[in-house]
This record gives sequence, C-alpha cells and structure tokens, in this order.
Amino acid sequence: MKKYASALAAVLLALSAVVAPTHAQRPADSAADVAQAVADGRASATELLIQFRPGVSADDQRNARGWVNAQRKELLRGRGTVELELAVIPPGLSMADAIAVLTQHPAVAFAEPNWIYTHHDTSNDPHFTDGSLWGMYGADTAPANAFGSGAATAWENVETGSSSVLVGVIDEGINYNHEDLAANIWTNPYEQVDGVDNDGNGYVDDVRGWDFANNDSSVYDGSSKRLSIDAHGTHVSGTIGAVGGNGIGVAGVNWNVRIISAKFLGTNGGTTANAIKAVDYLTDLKLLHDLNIVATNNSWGGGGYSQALHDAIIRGAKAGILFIAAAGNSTTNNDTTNSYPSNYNTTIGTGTESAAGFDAVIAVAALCGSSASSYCSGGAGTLASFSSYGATTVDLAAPGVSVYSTTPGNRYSSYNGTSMATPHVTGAAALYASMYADSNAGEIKQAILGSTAPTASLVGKTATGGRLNIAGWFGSIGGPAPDAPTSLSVLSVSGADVSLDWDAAADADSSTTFNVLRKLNGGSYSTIASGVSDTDYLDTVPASGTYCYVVQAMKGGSSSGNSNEACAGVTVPVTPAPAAPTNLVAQAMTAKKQIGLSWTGSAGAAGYRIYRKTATTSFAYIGSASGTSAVNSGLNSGVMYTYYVTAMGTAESGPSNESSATAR
Ligand SMILES: [Ca+2]
Ligand SMILES: [Ca+2]
Ligand SMILES: [Ca+2]
Ligand SMILES: [Ca+2]
Repeated sequence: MKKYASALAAVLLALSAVVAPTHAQRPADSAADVAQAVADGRASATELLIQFRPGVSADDQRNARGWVNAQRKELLRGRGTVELELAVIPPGLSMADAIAVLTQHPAVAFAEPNWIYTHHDTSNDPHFTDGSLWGMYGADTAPANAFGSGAATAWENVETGSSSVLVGVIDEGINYNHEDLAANIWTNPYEQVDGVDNDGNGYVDDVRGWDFANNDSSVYDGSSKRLSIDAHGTHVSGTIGAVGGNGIGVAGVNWNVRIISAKFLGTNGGTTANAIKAVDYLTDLKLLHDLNIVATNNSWGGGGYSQALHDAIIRGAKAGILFIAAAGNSTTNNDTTNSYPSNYNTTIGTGTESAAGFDAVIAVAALCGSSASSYCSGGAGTLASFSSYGATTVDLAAPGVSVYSTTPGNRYSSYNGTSMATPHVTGAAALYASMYADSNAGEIKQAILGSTAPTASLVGKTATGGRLNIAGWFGSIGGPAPDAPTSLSVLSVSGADVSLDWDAAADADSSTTFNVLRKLNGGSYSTIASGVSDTDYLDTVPASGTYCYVVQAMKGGSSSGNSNEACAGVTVPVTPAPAAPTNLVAQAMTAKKQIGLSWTGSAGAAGYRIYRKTATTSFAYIGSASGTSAVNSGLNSGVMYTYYVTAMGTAESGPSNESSATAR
C-alpha cells in the first residue's frame, strides 16, 4: 500500500500539468490569460503555433494534432528538422484547452496562441501626437478627427508611400534641407553640378528641380534672416511628404515620396510664362527619363484664361500627370466666376492642343476641422469661410484651416487656405500610386473622387459632395483587383503532405498575401488557408484522394482571380487506432477529494484521454495523460465518480473498462 501511494504521489506531480500546465523556461500563458486574450481578439480563437521537438516524425506530429483534432495550416519554419507550424483547431474546442492538452504531448516542445498584433505604423512625430496635424487624422485614428484626410488610417495599414513615386510642386521653392523634408526631396540622377546640362533637358545643373522665377538652379533662396522666402512651397511640400515616423516635427500624407521643385512663384508672385515652363519641365522630365511623376501640386491661382497654359496642362495629362489645383480663397462660386488654373479641363481641347482622354485637373476646396478658427464659425466639417466652391468645377474638399507643416529654418507653422487643402489631395494621389503601382492617372483620380466621404456642407458646393477620405480605401472598399499568381505546381507529395509552390504576379508587394483553395475528387473549391505571405504552402490532407489547388492574391482588401490549377493524387497511410486500454482501476486516495487511476497501456499509444461521469452527469472528457496513471483532484467528498480511458494514436481507441470510486 505504501509503495502504491508513493507511486501515485510521483504521478501527482507529473500530472498536475494536465489541469494546470506549467512551462519550463518560458513564461506561462495561463489558461485564463489565453481565454481572455481570445475573448478580447488579441489571440486567434482557432489558430495556434505548435513547436515540435527535434527529430519528431510526421506521424508523431499527426498524433499530437490528433489529441485536439487540429489541422496543420502552414509550416512556418524548420521543414524536416525542428518544425514550427501554424495549426487550426476545430470549432467548439477552446484555445486554452487545446494549448493545455498539446503541451502534454511528448512530441511538442510548446504550443502557444497565435497572438494578433495590431499592425500599424503610428506616427511618433511630435506635432502629430500633440493634436496639431488634424488634417492627417481620421475618425478612427489616435488622435482622431472625422474630417481629416484619414492618412493615418493608411499608415496603420502599413501604407506610408514610396520613394519610387514622384510629385512636382509648382509653387515657391522648397527649403530642401529642412530636417523633416530633406530625405524626401528628389535628386536628379541624370544631372551633376558641373555647369553642364548633363541630361539635355535645357536646364543646367537642375539637380532638385528648377527656379523659373529667377531662372537658376537654386530652388531655395531663403536664409536664416529671410525665413518667409519659399515658406509657402515648403509648407505644401510638408503636407505631401514630410518624413513620418522619425520622431521629428510633422508627418506628410506620404512618409516616403520624392518631391521635385518647380519654383515659379517669387517674392512678387509668378507669371503665366513661368507657370507654363514649370508645367512643361515636369512633363518633359517624365517623358525624358521615364520618371514616375504622378501629379503636380498647384496651390496658386489668379489671372484669366490662358490657352498656352491650358495646352501645357493638357500635355501633362497626356503624359499621365494629374494637375491638382486649389479652388481659390475668394469665396467665389467657380461655376459662375472662372478660377484658374483649377477650372481648366483637359477633356476640352484647344486650337493648338487636342483634348486628353481624361480630365487631369482636380480642384480642391478647404474644409474646417474644428470651430477654433475664425474661418470656421460653422464648426468642424464646414467649408472654410474663405474657400471658393463649385458644384461642377470643384471636385472635393480637404483640410485647409489650421494646417500645420514645415516652414524654412527647421520650423513648423500653421497656415490656412485652399493652398493647404490641395497638397492633402496631391499627397493622396502619390500614396495611392505607391499602393497600386499599375494605376494610371485616371484611375488614381477615380479612386480619390470615388472614395470621398459625403459631407453635408459640401452638397451643392463640390461635384462629389464630399471630402478627401483616404481611410475609405481600406476595409470594405478595397482597391483594384491584383493580378493572379502564376506557375502553381505541386512540388512533392509525402504521406498526407502536399507541398505547393507558385509565383507572385509582378504587381505583388510586401502587403500581398495569398489564399490557397483546395477541392477533392472534382468537388468545389474551398479556401483552406488565407493570409499566406510566402509563395509556398504545405497542405496536410485529411484522407486519400485526388486534390486540386488554386491560389489567389489578396491586396488592399481585393482578391485576384484564380491561378492555374495544380493537382495531385494523395494516398494517406492508414495506421490503425491503438487497442483500448485495459484493467482500469479507480481508487480513492488518502488525501481528500482525489481519486487515483491506473490502467494497462496499449501498444502504439502516444497518450491517453480520460473520461468521467457521476450519477447525475454523463461521460465527458476531462484531460489527458502521457503515461498509464493519473490523479483526478478537486473532487467532491462522498461523491462516486466513474471513469474510462482511451488510447490516442492516429485515431482514438475505443473505451477501456469502466471503474468507479468515491472520493474521501
Ligand atoms: Ca538638366
Ligand atoms: Ca550639370
Ligand atoms: Ca533661385
Ligand atoms: Ca516627421
């Protein structure tokens, strides 16, 4: 008796893990923590990570999965050596229980939740976090402003622009050495500072653009004593593309972009002649060097109709460059009082330049973000009191009051104007182009105008009746469909494992994921894995048969069509379930409220499952054991409990004999 008791005592230590798993050398994910994390959406309810021990065979792995009826979803690393996998548990099984059971399996080093990280790029730029940059906020960002552009929602979706997207700023010059702009200023790779026009575009040493106002290569003409020089151009540039996430200053709609200065506004304004040169300079740069210039920002206006300037803007449209223009600050209805350049339309040709196939001009009004400014007595979401408008000639509104951005001398300032609204839209065009590299200018414009947020104050005042809404590109709206993956093939079949491989399409980038779809014996396709980031996948099929696969690409919430189909016949080796355990003995232990169990094990069993009932309950699974004994504790004194056990292999055995005991 003494010997039996001491054996049970040893079992008690080993088996305490059945109920409350302990993890050596790693912090415990307590069952309660896991359950809470799943309830909070911080951990997947169905997916978990299983790290197998070194040298564990595929059969052992299947056996471990079998304990909780899990399926491999994806091999994450260590193919054939020390495998780490993403697995899925069936509906109805709690993640906490699954992890507790798997942790017991001898093949498993550890099992842990598939934590869900909130994926974002959050600006740490001080004037973003302090509430100054309302134009970048959205309804669901922190800080929030429902009337902001929603750029921060894009950042949360890891869309922060690209250095391969270029925009032209036709304005004053730019303080290109500004601490929060310098990294995003374009450098002409085809030009050196050597007194020679190396790229043959007619401008000598135009390494950052050109100053058409003074006809020289210096696009910044301010100084520490003359900080107002080129301040306006520096300010709009910061809204388009101040460096984000660098802990300095502000953040532009694009954290990464390249800005080309086409300076034509000097201290006394600019001329039509120089505006034409500036527009053509950017068009010619795009055509000469095949540069990815997607838009020009035109926060300027005045004067009458110029056919020569109209022609230049049409030439830009034909080169695929959007012309994004301020509606003006004169409170006029541009439908009845012409405002240039925002009223130009490139689908209307002239006697000297035929119409372009689409209207490249986007005209932008200024929106209020709060009632704090005297221009916004109507409150947040109203048209700024100075803003021009037009039900047909003005496309949308964007943040244009109390806009904080870069100014010369590493300073930051708050400006008001449709000039400040316009670069939010130009920034949006560049950001969209970075997300969808295949999109052309017409598609970019359609995406911006088609996603505007309906705004009461803008009905009858803008063609869309809405405001810039970058957040609208995410979630249910999505972007254009990506291209389907190609060259899907079955690399190998090993037991129940089918190894797939495919090629991503040319438009895929780091945000692209893949869905894997499978069908059996000519049935219909269903998705077996989604969110796959690699271009390969290891499927473990449930039974023998002929399986066919296709894969799809996912990007920006949109799915591609199917890839080619790849098929393979799979013969799953059948290992019979182990025999049922025998000689189960339940016996009350000396300690109160505990019953000891022992049984004769089964050949080939990798573990055992324990079932229990009372006079008032039916049999239910209560836990597992790796050996042939267990202690059930926490029972009610004086209650009789009845048990049976099963053996686990590739399948579960039948039940052992039943045995009962009454807890002390
Ligand atoms: Ca040149
Ligand atoms: Ca040169
Ligand atoms: Ca200059
Ligand atoms: Ca910054």
